[in-house]
Amino acid sequence: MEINQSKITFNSGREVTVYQLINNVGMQVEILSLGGILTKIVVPDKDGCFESIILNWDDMAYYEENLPYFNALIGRVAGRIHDAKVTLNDKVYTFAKNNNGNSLHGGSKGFDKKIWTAAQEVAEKEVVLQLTYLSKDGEEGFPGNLEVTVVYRLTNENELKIEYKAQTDEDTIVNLTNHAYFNLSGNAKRSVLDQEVFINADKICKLDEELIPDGELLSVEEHPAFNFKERKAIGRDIHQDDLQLKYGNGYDHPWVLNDGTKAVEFYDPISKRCMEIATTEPGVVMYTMNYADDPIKLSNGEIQKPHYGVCFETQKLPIGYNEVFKEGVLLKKGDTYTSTTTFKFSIK
Ligand code: G6D
Repeated sequence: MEINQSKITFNSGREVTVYQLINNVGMQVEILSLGGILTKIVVPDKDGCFESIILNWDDMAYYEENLPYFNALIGRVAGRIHDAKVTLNDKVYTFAKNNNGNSLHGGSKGFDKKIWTAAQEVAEKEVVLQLTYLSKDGEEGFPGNLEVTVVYRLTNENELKIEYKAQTDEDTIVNLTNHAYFNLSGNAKRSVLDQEVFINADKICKLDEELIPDGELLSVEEHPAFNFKERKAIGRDIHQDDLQLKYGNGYDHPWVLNDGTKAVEFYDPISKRCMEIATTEPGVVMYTMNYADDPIKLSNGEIQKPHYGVCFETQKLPIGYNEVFKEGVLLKKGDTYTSTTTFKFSIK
C-alpha cells in the first residue's frame, strides 16, 4: 500500500498536486487536488493486463477548463436546478444560469474547479486520501458556510469508496457526486456501446427537453429502453423511438434506485472487467457521453468521441419544476450531510 505525490503547474500558474494511490494487488487510483479529479483508475483485465478504465485528457492543463466535468467532484449541487433558483425559509436564492437558463453542477465555478486540501493515510488494508474544502456563504449564490470532506478509500479488495460529508451554519442545499467517465475496455480502446449495464431501478424521472423533471416518474416497463433490470449492452436500445432518449440525445436521466446492495453493474464482455456500484444515494444519473463536440485529445491519443465513456453519477434527485424534489437536497443548519458510493472492480 502506498501513496506517491507529484506537482503540476497549470498555465494559470495554479499548482496542483497529483496523488497516486496503490494497493497491494496493483490497482492504482490517481487523484488531483483540483476538483478531486480522478485521472486514472488502473485495474487488470482477464489476462492480467493493467489499464485505466476512466477517460483522461492528454493535456492535463485542460482539467482547468474541463467542460464535460471529466471525473470531477461535483457540488454544491450536482445536476440541474430549474430556473437556477430555490426558495429557502421564504428567501429566494439565485444561481448562475449555466445550462439552458437552469443551474447545472454547482454553477460557473463549482467544486470541480476548486483546489481541495489533502491529507493522506497509508494503513495495512487501505490507502486513504481525504480532501477538504470550505465553500463560503454566498459562493455561487448558495447560502451557508459549507465545510465539505470527501474521502477516497482504496482497499485491497479493489474497491474505491468515495465518502462525502458536509456541515453548514445556515440552511442550504447540497447534492454531491463524482462525474467519472468509465470505459472498461481499458485506455478507451472501444466505445462503451457494447459494454453492459444493470441498474436496480423500476423508475426514471420524466424529463423535458431541457432535462428538467416535473416530479412524474416513468416505469421502465413502459419505457423499455430505460429498463436495465437485466444486464444489457448500453447500445442495444439507445436509438429506440422514445421521447426521453430524444430529449437526452441518449441516456442522461436519473434512475430512482430500489433498495438493495447492488445499484449498478457495469461489465465488458471482452476484457471481462466488471464494476459494481453500491450507494447510499436514492438515485443515479447514467450519462452516456452523448456530446463530445470539442476535438480534444484523450490520453490514448484519440480525439474524444460520443459514447466512449459512461457516467454513473450517484446523487439525490434534481430540483425541477415547482421546486419538486427540493426536500431531498435540503441540509439544515447543524445537520450533517453524509453519502457513500463504492466502486468494486473484479473479473467475471
Ligand atoms: C450534459 O446533460 C449533460 C449533463 O448531464 C452532463 O453532466 C454534462 O453534459 C457533462 O450537460
